[in-house]
Parts: sequence; structure tokens; C-alpha cells
Amino acid sequence: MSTESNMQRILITGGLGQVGSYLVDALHEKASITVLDNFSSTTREAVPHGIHVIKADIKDRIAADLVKQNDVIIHTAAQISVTASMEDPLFDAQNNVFGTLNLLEAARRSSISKFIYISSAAVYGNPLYTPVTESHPQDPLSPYGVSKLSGEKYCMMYHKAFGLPSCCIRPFNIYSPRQDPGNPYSGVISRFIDKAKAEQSPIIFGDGTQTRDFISVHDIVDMITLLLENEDANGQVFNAGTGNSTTVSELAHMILNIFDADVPVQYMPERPGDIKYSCSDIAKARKILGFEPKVPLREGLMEFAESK
Ligand code: UD2
Repeated sequence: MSTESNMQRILITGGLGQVGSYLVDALHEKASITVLDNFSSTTREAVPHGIHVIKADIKDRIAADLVKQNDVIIHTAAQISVTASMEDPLFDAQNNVFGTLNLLEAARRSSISKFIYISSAAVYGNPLYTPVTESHPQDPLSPYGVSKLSGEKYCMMYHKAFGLPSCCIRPFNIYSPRQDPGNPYSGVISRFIDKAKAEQSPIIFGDGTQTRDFISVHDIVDMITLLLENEDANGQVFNAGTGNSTTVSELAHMILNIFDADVPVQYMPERPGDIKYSCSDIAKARKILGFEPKVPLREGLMEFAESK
């Protein structure tokens, strides 16, 4: 049996957030985990026993010190709201660009074996074609997309110039029961489920024909776990999606059906700046990582019914 002293030491930034908290659950028996989180966005009530939780910001000096004390860095912490980034691009960049750079600089001066960065499909902007491959032009429509792309570019540059074993993923629309439905920036799935549970109409912005590639947080965790073991992934960026798209209208009806809510959907004008069609091409992740998404959308949605 492994003891804490010979276990791999993993630092998870944003370890109380949506992706980070599921990573903690998946990895804490196999590794010695430290969570760095500023407690700005969490629905998690308690972390598993034995996890070191440090309340600090990724821009802080202590974040750099923590990087040096670990073998692997999984960097999920970020300002995650597109809308907030439009209102305050400086705040967004300070977190997502300078926070990431603070960690990378510390990583360059240490002997870490992996640095995993969570980017976003927002780097693509409005897709020119679907499914979107990693080589699709990157033309972000928000400061958030720019800051995420910037973090990626730094990771790749640190790989090329300093040999840092870094790799990036670009998640499409992640969902999980730990996404906070009370947050106005929350995703469509948690909003629709919240409505369905209250027997209220979900609100569709536009005509509902827009599509998204919804991926369960468990598949994201799977992909990150594959990255941990794969040296060929270093210096690479991977789409993190399912390769399937669903219309918002289909989604609404699926959720009403699962929650047995007998209410009509309601339509509101399209959200300004909304992307029409989005779907990932995951051939690269399949080939290099052996990644295969395992959670069909309906099954992933059922988890919300069981968890609350
Ligand atoms: C996702 C990400 C965002 C960024 C962006 C990049 C989430 C929560 N957001 O934004 O961070 O990466 O992709 O393109 O994953 N909708 C409704 N009714 C609602 C809420 C939403 O119809 O109550 C529609 C919305 O107009 C859009 C679709 O559902 O067409 C998805 O909206 P979203 O906010 O879940 O995510 P998205 O794709 O805009």
C-alpha cells in the first residue's frame, strides 16, 4: 500500500470548483492532493478527508511556493464567466493571464512532471465549421476567450522554450450537479433543471435550434487522468467534448421528461453574441490519449435527479 510520502504530489488549483472538485474525488486515493482555491465559486460542502486545502489566489506568492512543492499541477482555477469578462476585462486578465503566468514561472523553476491547463472552446469564437478541430482559427469573441487563449499560448511557449511538460484541454459545454444554478452565469443545463424541478417553464433564448456539445464533468476528469500518464501529450492542445451535438430545444424536452415536469417551454429573444452551432472534433484526443467519452447526455442528466 502506498503511503503519503511515496505518493505523487498533485496541486489542483480551483480544487473546490466544478472540475477541480471532481478531480479531487477521482485522484485523492492515488495521490497526495493539495487544493489551492480562493473560495470564490464553490458548491462543495466538504472535501474528502486528508486533502490539504489552502485558501489563496493563483496570483499570490503562496501559489508559486505550492507549485514548487508538488510533482504535478492541474490548473483549473479561473475567472469563468464570459459576461463578467465583458464587464471587467482587467479583472479577467489579472486572474486568467497573470495568475496562470505566476504558476508557470514557478513551474519553470521546479522539476514538475506535468502541468495541465484547462482552457475553453471559447478560444474558437464563432465556429466557421463544425465539428471544430484544434486547428480551427482561434478568434475569441470575449475577453474571457482571449485570456484563456493567452494562458494556452504561454503553456505551449513554456514547453517549447523551457521544456515544461505542459498540455492543454479545450472543454466544450461542461455540466455537473456541482454547477451552481443560483449563479446567473450558470450553464443552460443547470438552469433548465432548476426550472423543471420547480415545475416552471425553461426559457429558451432564440428558436432553440442552436446546438452545443455537452460533456459530463466525469468525461473531463477521464481525459485529464489520461493526460497525466501520457508523455506524448506534452506540448499539445486537445478538444474536450463528446463529438455529438444537441439542440437547446432537444435538451429542454429531455430535461422536462426526466424530471416529469408537465410545463411548456417558453421562448425569449436570442442572447446577443450567442454562438449558433458548436460541436467538437475529438479525433486527436482519441488517437493520442485513447480518450472515449463514456457518459451519454441522458445518463449524465439523470445524475442531477439522483444527487438532489
Ligand atoms: C459556453 C460556456 C462559456 C464559454 C462559451 C464559449 C458554460 C456555462 N458556458 O457558453 O464559459 O466557454 O461556451 O462559446 O459552459 N440558453 C437558453 N436558456 C437559458 C440559458 C442558456 O436557451 O436559460 C441557451 C443559450 O442562449 C445558448 C445555449 O443555451 O445558446 C448554451 O448557453 P450556456 O450559457 O450554457 O453556454 P454557452 O455555450 O453560451
